[in-house]
Amino acid sequence: MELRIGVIGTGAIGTEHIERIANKLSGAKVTVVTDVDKPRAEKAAAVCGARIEKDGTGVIASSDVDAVMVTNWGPAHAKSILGSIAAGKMVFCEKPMTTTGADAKKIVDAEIAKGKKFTQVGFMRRYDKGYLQMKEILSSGKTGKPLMIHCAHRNVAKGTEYNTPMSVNDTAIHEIDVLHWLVGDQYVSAQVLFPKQTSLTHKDLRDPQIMILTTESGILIEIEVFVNCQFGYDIKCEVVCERASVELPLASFPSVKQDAKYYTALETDWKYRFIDSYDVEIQDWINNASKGIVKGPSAWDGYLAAVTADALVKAQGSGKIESIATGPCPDFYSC
Ligand code: NAI
Ligand code: NAD
Ligand code: ISE
Repeated sequence: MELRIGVIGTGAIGTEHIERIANKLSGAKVTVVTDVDKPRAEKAAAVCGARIEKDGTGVIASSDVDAVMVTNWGPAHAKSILGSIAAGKMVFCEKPMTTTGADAKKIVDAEIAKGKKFTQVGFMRRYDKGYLQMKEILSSGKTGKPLMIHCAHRNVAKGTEYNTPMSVNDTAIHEIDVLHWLVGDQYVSAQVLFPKQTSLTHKDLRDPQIMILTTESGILIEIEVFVNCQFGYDIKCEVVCERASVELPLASFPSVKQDAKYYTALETDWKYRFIDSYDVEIQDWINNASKGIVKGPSAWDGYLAAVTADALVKAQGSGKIESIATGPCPDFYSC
């Protein structure tokens, strides 16, 4: 039997996921959608033949919804996840799971109280072939221990709705999750430096930023977040170890020689850079949610990311090194 999914938020990524469920993946269909912007919900409903509910609460309560997909903006995620858990429905939520550690803790506590995991967080980089290959190499024992990680997360441009804390909660959140998974270590401190600012930003956004994280074992991580870089969607990650350096492959494009030039294209958008990862991620969620289990990034992973993000946002304001204290992983999540 197909998993009947209700989607809350039919903007950019909500619509992408609806299209992949309708046209590419198997074992599920979208039966109900909602969006605070009704024309968007109507457009998305037409893609998949779903009906429209007036709000997220209505979606969660619907008898023709087995599982919920939350793809509205970050600050609204916690309400829909907590509602899904209370209703006993499996839930996939786009990153960030929540925009504060305190809200993330409520979700972890709600799952523990129910005695069951319901939530998978949209940290799709864990499904990306490049990061998976890096993890395999780093786990082989041949590279020696990781010492430093250099990353860049560059977007072409952002609008005025995107502000300084969102560089952490909306953008660097991907690195926050994927790096601790990659090297199997926990963060202990956070710091943010502001280089010379680009003139191509606006008053509410410091851009670029350098975020520095350290881990329990002493790995130093530096992440450049530059969301108005103009030239492309560019994701870099290099792990420098005792005996090797392991680097994330670039999105692959042919090299072209023409008009006395030799060039390779760059991606311009997250939609295409990680398209394969989203497909694998959502299929994996459908397969597991149909059995009532969570195998992907859990509420505990969402919590770790949220607490780390809190420290980075605090560091943006204080200019100081801020500590990160997540507490031990509960047995329930068997980390
Ligand atoms: P968007 O702004 O295009 O879409 C959000 C939609 O949610 C809008 O249509 C808005 O009207 C609707 N919405 C907002 N609050 C709502 C509410 N309370 N109830 C119902 N609908 C509501 O945003 P986008 O880019 O689609 O991002 C959505 C989420 O997906 C965010 O959490 C974002 O961080 C995440 N995302 C993840 C990506 C990834 O690579 N995994 C890539 C892009 C976004
Ligand atoms: P978006 O603004 O295009 O879409 C958000 C939609 O949510 C809008 O249509 C908005 O009207 C709707 N919305 C907002 N509040 C709502 C509410 N309370 N109830 C119902 N609908 C509501 O944003 P987006 O780019 O699609 O991002 C959505 C989420 O996906 C964010 O959490 C974002 O971080 C995440 N995202 C993840 C990736 C990724 O690479 N994993 C990429 C893009 C976006
Ligand atoms: C967006 O929400 C994403 O998740 C993209 O992957 C990221 O590059 C972008 O900065 C975010 O706004």
